[in-house]
Amino acid sequence: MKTLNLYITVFALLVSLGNSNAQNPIIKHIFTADPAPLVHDETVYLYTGHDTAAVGVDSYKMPDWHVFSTKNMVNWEDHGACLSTDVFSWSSGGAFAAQCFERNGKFYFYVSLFHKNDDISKGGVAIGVAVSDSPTGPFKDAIGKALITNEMTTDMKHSWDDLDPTVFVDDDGQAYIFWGNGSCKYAKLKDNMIELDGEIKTFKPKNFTEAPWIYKRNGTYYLVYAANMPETIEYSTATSIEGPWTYRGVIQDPVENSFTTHPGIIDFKGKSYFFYHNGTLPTGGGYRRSVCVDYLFYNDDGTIKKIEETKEGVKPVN
Ligand code: FUB
Repeated sequence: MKTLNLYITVFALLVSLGNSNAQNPIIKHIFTADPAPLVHDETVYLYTGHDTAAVGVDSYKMPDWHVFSTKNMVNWEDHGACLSTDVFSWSSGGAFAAQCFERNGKFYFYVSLFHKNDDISKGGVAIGVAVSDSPTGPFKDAIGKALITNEMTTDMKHSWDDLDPTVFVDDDGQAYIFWGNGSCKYAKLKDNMIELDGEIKTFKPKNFTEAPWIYKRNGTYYLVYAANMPETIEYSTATSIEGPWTYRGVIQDPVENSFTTHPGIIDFKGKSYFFYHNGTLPTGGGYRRSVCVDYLFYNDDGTIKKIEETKEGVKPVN
């Protein structure tokens, strides 16, 4: 009888483990920020920044970008640092927000980072592109120079207004890059994904601070972004990628223990997911952040429901 009870207990434990939620934050052994999820080959790849500032230091110390993967949204495999600012010979550091995008079997990693003060730029935040044949890297500098320097946009006078790239390819094959802090900027990309195709345009979505994330759903373009300070996540929609954009409201209130948050949105195995960061790990804070994921739900008219931030996170999917 005792043996039978033991078997039942072990079986119940295994079943409960199999059904366990992800538990936010989903990455607990290092501090991560600026999540950028990518769905490829029945797998979610999650690219993150890496906060390494010491406790009590109020500035970013972000040396590299990391990549994790999952097939069930709960068990995350750590593939380590896949790209560092050292790979860009023209950079002086600062591995700020980034997004990896797959096209024609290649993985293009758009990153924001500091430019050295040299013949090309006086410094400030720039955007570079790295490329790999694998979603987990290794990545190498795809151009050998910045795609966008601070001098190429002049509407904002601060030197970090070229943060936070997000990339999107429309149904007609035209690729776009959006980015920005203080104002949102965008440009077409050539098919090679490493050259701008035409002028840079600028606009100001209501309350826009930074961290745009662009995608299309049922013919509607969604521009989700960090707004205000401390940051909320708000969004606008449009029927053309060139706008006009209609403001649709707040979907995330300020997060716990971090003055920034940062959206990353995917559909995977029939559900929509919202990635963000907060500062809730022990010793965490605004410069020691942690990536989380919760469900994202749409109303029947395509508007996004307010995100419910949870400690338990999402359930496993098969
Ligand atoms: O991680 C550094 C910066 O903080 C990012 O570039 C912004 O989006 C904010 O999350």
